[in-house]
Amino acid sequence: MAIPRILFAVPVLLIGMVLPTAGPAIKKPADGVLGMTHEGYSTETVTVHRGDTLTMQNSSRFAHTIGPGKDAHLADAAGIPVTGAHLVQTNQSYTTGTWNTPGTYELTCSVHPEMNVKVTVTG
Ligand SMILES: [Cu+2]
Repeated sequence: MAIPRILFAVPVLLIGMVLPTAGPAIKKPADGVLGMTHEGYSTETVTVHRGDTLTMQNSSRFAHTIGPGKDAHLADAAGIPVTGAHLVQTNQSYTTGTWNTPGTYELTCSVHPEMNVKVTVTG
């Protein structure tokens, strides 16, 4: 009987979330790209203009699972052009959809409760 691959994938994923791993050099996020540190975004607030997207890059050796919400509780919400959870590993980036509604919104990481960023959308 074959052993399901998930029995290997889940522990590897969990190890990647708690232990720094050797690997390629960390790439510094480009200007305008929101970075991700060990347990946080590189800033607590970010401003985008209506009609813009927001690109985030994992500039750490820890895996992050990002999405709309706060304090590690992911919850889709009106006005946030991100749905569900998105795994972002070292040096990978994720770009949101277009922010169309002015206001303030929150993104978090389901693995790191202190990893929160407020996104302000200006008109
Ligand atoms: Cu995280």
